[in-house]
Amino acid sequence: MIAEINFDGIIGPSHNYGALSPGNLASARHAGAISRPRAAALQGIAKMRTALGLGLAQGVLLPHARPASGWLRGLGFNGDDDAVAAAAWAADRVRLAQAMSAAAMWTANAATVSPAADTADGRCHLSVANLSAMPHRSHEAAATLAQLRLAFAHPAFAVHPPVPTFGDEGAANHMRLSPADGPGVEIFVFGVDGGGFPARQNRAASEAVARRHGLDPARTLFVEQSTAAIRAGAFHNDVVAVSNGNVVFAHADAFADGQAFAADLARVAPDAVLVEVHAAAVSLDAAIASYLFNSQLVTQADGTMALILPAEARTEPSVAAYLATLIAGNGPIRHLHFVEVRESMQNGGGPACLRLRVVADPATVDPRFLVDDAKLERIAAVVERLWPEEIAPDDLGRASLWKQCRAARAALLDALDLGELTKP
Ligand code: SUG
Repeated sequence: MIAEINFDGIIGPSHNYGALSPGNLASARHAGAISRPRAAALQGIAKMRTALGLGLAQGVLLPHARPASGWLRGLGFNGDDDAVAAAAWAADRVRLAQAMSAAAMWTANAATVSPAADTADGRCHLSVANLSAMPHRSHEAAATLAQLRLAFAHPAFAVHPPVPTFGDEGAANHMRLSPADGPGVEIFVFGVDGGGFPARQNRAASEAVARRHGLDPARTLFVEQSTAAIRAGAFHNDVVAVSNGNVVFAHADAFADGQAFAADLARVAPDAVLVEVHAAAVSLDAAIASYLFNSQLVTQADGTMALILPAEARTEPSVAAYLATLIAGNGPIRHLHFVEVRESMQNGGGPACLRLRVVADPATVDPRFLVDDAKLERIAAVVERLWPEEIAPDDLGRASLWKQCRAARAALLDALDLGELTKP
């Protein structure tokens, strides 16, 4: 049976605040802060438990090997894994921080997914994102490709390597509207002018993904992000918009031409419902500070729609007031569930960033990547035993931390019987 499966990134043992993403205001604000990898990973697991509790299908993707020794070797550092990391630290602390990033946790950036109903060959297509705009994320693609090839080896899927050039940040800039049956409408959002910040998704990359997936041009939209949104901190579109079923929930200032977007949407998806939030109710700044739109918009087992929101959305007064009117009204979004993912939020990653949606028959997915409560308990036990409690900026240069990160990941792969992923 076809279902939406959310693949959450298990938050890796090297999670730290390196302020490596210009334009991501939360990440910049936490520069030099002490991170709590163990608490971070347990928060992510608790979010997955919430999703399971709502009757949703849940999967996981695994942390990548850190430090990223292969990437550092490519930059000319030599020796064994520890020697390479030590040399990078000595040459430039930022380089080692980039190699220690746990950013693969934000699996909304792992790939773009087109469900089988939308594609010319009737397979579910996944294109790994190249993440080329940010050095600390540019080395994720190879390890992501290895995982997706394993998880989606069944012929029901086609897994593509990254687009070779032009920045692509995956599903974070992609929305899909799905009627009850038949093909969906896919919406690719790109940036042109970041108002002083990098625009991370290139239109040419989105067009390449749509071509590779065999999408029908009549059911595909390419929409430009507004400069105001990127300048306010919407480095990915999923910070200001989210879709599910026939609903798009978006800030009114998310797109360069909001009126044209609404008109195009009505043309390609006549039953679409656009739930727009205007600046008078919630400013872009408040939306981005609270991550209101970085919620998971899901259809619960009983058929009603719910938002899985970050706890921060409850404490921002204008957002809390808006949510009260949303639920009191007669719209399609009926329920709110709040989750605590603060460690991830402090690096600019909310509930929606932490998951990659794949619409497919769970029976065609490698079961090692699917989880239930019992498996989450096994994962949590490894995290509790081996994830560092804290990482301060100076710790990144310590060989003891590199060893701990490698051992922690190896134990997790072992617990999930995923030894094939030992390298990279
Ligand atoms: O790419 N943060 C991530 C956050 C990604 C959020 N994902 C989505 N919106 N889908 C990023 O900017 C911060 C890492 C650091 O600074 O150490 C970071 O990479």
